[in-house]
Amino acid sequence: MPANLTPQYLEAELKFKQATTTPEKIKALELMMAVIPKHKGTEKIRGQLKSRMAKLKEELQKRPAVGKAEQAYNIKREGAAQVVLMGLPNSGKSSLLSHITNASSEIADYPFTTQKPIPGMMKFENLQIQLVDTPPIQLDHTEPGFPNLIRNSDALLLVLDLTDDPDFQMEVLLQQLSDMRIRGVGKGMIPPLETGWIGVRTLVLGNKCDGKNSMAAYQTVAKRFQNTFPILPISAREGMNFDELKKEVYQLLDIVRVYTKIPGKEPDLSEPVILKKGSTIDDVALSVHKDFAAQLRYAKVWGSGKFEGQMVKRDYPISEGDVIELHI
Ligand SMILES: Nc1nc2c(ncn2[C@@H]2O[C@H](COP(=O)(O)OP(=O)(O)OP(=O)(O)O)[C@@H](O)[C@H]2O)c(=O)[nH]1
Ligand SMILES: [Mg+2]
Repeated sequence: MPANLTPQYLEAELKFKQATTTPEKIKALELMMAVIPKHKGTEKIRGQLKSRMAKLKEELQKRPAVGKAEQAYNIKREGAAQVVLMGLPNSGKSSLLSHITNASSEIADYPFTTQKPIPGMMKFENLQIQLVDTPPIQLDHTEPGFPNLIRNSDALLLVLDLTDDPDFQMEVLLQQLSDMRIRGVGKGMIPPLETGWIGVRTLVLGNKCDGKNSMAAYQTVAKRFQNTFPILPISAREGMNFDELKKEVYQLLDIVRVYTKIPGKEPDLSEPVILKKGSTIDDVALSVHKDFAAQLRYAKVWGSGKFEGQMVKRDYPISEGDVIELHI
């Protein structure tokens, strides 16, 4: 039976063909469904329109799911710094998170155990540093939220499995970083980079150093990369070299801890003010309050001064462990 479609319907169909977004397509399709003559001859077409509509609605439903996956990579920063773990499947990232922080992440001897980033807090002296476990790197796919997680972090730990060709793993990780326009920077200043690129402080961990031939593998990979990155053998499972690891992470962060005190009182050494290396008294005052910084007249410094309690100006560069009395 002929369909005998009306000009009204054909116009709606044209609108549908011209629509570029899913909501636009749905709107046009709704119109087509409303104006199509309802008789035996259009039965088949009406069926097709219905299933097209179902598909479009499904597409619309899927979108927030993509957003959700990215959302999972939005890890709220806590503590003095955020440090991301990155490695191939089974390298031991979740073991490290579970054994060095207060959090736990599923550990298994099969690959792709971890499905989304999981944060945990690692205590180092009087600081808490956030570590973020991540799903493993895959050769042909990068999760959409992953580059931003690394870009927004303060440092990166590359976790290598010493029992499984760590040189190859290192090459893969560096390639992946480069695809994300991220340059791992181990030592020295972060160099000026091309537009769109970002440098992230990077430490390499040779994990599973408890394995039989692990230390030989470590020597080989260390020899190749130690001029570029700090590198350390660890055992996430046995907790080997964790003290060293924490120290290295702290050094990587390029931060200093100072303590403020009120005149006539002792400083609270459990509450450091954390600032970037190279900060001044001005930055310390700013960390208290911006009005405080504006009114600052001078400060007294215990620690790095020529003598204890030396009077200094606002541009005085602070050093690790300084105790500072701000005067307004
Ligand atoms: N011998 C040894 N085995 C380890 C060590 N760390 C982890 N493993 C083992 O390696 C396997 C993988 O550990 P996971 O911590 O799940 O590795 P992962 O990198 O999180 O793995 P994915 O989530 O799949 O990326 C498990 O069987 C762990 O017990 C280690 O230091 N020494
Ligand atoms: Mg894991």
